[in-house]
Amino acid sequence: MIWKIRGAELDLAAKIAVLGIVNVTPDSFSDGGKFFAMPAAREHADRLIAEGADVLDIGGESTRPGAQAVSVEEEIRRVVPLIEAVRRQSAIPISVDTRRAAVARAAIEAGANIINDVSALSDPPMAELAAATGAGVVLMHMQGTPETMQQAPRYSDVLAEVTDFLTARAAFAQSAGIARESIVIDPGIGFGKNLEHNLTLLGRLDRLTETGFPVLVGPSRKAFIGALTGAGAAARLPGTLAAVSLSVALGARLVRVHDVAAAVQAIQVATAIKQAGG
Ligand code: HH2
Repeated sequence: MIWKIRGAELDLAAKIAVLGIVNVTPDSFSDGGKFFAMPAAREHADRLIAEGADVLDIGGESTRPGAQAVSVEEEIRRVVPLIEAVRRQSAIPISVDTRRAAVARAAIEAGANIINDVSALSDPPMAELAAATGAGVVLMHMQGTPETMQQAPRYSDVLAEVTDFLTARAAFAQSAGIARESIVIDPGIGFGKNLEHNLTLLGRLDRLTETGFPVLVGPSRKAFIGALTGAGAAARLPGTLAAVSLSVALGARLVRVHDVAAAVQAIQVATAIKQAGG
């Protein structure tokens, strides 16, 4: 299972890919703007690389529930200098976490290889951009928009609806010229989902892996862990590792996490146990 990204390939059959989160935002829910200033963002990126990240996922717009949208110019101003700085020092694959084609274009010109789009190519020029540049794409499911998505998420069959949506967006992506091998799908934990929806999607991840597309999950420090345990965002690493390990057991090939070193270790152990079990 090869993931073709702009200028490179990741062998997802050989190794679970760990995407390390670098939020260049003043209002991200779990790291609260700590990495907004450039030197701090660069240090954080360097640290995640040293900890074993396979990809850096760099985002300039918080998509936490209730977050306000930022302008395209502001988003570019946040992510491009960091992407350029990382690229000067390292060949690590970089994904840009954005819903806007103009931001993705600027990020790719600065050296990004992947578009991580929580809106699954909703901005009309995005698909063409990915096709023309050969960028890898992450297609994520979200019900509603970040401003309103957690108000009253509702599904008649969350598993079927999310699977059908992602299958349809992957078909759309391919019809726009994006290679099948460039597409990764993601159920979008916490994006217009209540606790039960999140647990169903994670517990039945096999349904998504059956589509044949590599599956990414992003449970890191999210509210469902707090809802289950009472832990605040900064104290959700154990719950995150449980979600990562079980997701790997159920077939996830990529995980998006804040705590890279801890996730790498959890994945090494989970993978070894899974392989021993056949
Ligand atoms: N979750 C967040 C942002 N981007 N992308 C993908 N593919 N999957 C996810 O689950 C996902 C994502 C939200 O987490 P975070 O970036 O830590 O917070 P914020 O949105 O506040 O930046």
